[in-house]
Amino acid sequence: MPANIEAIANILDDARRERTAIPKITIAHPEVTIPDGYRIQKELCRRRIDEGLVIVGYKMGLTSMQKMKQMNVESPIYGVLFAETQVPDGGVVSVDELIHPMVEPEVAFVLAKELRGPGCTVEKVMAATERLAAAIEVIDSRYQNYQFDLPSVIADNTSAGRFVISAEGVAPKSIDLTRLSVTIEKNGAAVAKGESSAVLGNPALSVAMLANLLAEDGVALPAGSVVMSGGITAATAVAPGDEVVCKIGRLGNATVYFA
Ligand code: OOG
Ligand code: MG
Repeated sequence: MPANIEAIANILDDARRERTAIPKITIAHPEVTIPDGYRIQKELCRRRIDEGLVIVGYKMGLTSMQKMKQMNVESPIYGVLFAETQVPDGGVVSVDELIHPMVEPEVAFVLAKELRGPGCTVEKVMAATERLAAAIEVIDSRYQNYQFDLPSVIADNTSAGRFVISAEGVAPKSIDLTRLSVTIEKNGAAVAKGESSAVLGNPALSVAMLANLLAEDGVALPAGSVVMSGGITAATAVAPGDEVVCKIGRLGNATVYFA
């Protein structure tokens, strides 16, 4: 039986609107495949665009061993970023708008030029990048206890919640993305540490992989796109009152407050 994309999109939409975690969709709908997951994601995305939201870029997920282990899932995935879900550096996220937010440190890319696969490489990504920045992704799975499999998490727009990109940032020239040290601090104490190489050896490879995956759908990354390249460490839960700072080598710091 083919998956009912509309019906499953409704379930996920309700969970997001009602801020209530649900069981992963493959429990009630074991027929859902990874391509179905992307069809459901696309349907949800179409609904957001109809409501007036604007796509500003994409996110890669599960690009580091730490994330794959924490979430018990074995391959990278992508989702959509909406302009309305970006929080300015030093801004505030209201926890009551979300279900059970967690934070993770990521390298963000802002593209100066279009990137189009197939055949996209690290070199092409670096040449098309205007700015690299330290970023915090605030993930918020619509699933109970972040328990999901690949079709379920893909359908859920890869747990996208909010994202914060450091106001500063650096040109890609002279930056070695394979050896930047990364720390994420909560209320002044380090809660996770890592190295940028944790993301596929080089976060730029994550962006290349994204361009190549999108090319399968005939989609390119337009100039100006923001790409979140994936969590470098495992994610950390947050609560109202928390201050979170992500520090990534020469890329700078990104800060977000939870209320
Ligand atoms: C899925 C999203 C993963 C990342 O950076 O690895 C992700 C999740 O862990 O809930 O955004
Ligand atoms: Mg992420």
